[in-house]
Amino acid sequence: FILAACTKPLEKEEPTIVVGFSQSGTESSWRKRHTESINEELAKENYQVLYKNGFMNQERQIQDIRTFIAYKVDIIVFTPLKEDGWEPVLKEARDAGIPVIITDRNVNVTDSSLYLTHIGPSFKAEGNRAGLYVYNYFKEKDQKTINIFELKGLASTSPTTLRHEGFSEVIQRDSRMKITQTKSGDYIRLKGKEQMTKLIQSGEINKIDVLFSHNDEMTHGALDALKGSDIQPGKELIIITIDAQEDMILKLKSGDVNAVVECNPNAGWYVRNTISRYLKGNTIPEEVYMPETIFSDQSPLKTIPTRNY
Ligand code: GYE
Repeated sequence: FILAACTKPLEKEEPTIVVGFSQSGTESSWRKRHTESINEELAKENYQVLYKNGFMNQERQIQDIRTFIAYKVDIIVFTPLKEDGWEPVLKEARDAGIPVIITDRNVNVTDSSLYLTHIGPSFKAEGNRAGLYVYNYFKEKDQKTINIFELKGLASTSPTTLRHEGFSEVIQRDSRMKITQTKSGDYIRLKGKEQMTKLIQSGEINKIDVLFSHNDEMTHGALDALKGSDIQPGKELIIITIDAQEDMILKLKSGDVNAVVECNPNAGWYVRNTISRYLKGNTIPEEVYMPETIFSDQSPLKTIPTRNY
């Protein structure tokens, strides 16, 4: 074996980059695609990826990140379940010299040097698009009051806060429009169904003109509940939902919902690109926005691109 060692000079191998990816949960098809997209793209590089699912439990996610730090990964990619409570663990990562990329939901920290960048959609713009649809829908209609039921996502998360803000900002332009009921369905289908069932049972549904739902899963739940009522979704109740999962585009085509605001889950390419630029020593912008649009009964339905979620 001495001979063999002499004839072939040892090549200096680049050390493998290890990426720790902490996902918040698996509550929606959207989320599953978000996870897949990141794992798929990172697999195209020669990285070793450690993936952990937090199962919608913040403590668990903090533990997952601590595991990555103990393992001395090179980079952490992280989707926070909620906005608050990450400061200590992010400081631990910084002290260990590990850069952190936040994707999808954002964190609420005073010191922005605790993470490298945030990659995700503009949730505020999504809310604006939803509001604009409602505003335009009723613009020419001779109706004195427009009552809105807002089905919110998980509290204390950036999409929930910003979707609400963006929506409210636009509907304020029309004094007839009011959010008269707000309930939370935590982005979960069953909870969306529960909240809509309560609204139907209380009779309050008869006063509502619009359902603004923060995600498709809850909208599916609400549509399920509406089957047990005499309210016709999409006609007597105008429905605007966010995500644009394939199963919701079908509901748009069948007229059960009126507008579907796209939320782009395909973050993988952006994450991969950011990591490789970072490794090459490039400056990374603090915020990387992903492009999105809206699909509605006001635009051609045939041209909606096939969804991968
Ligand atoms: O809209 C929803 C998911 O954080 C933007 O979380 C994401 C939201 C998305 O459960 O479907």
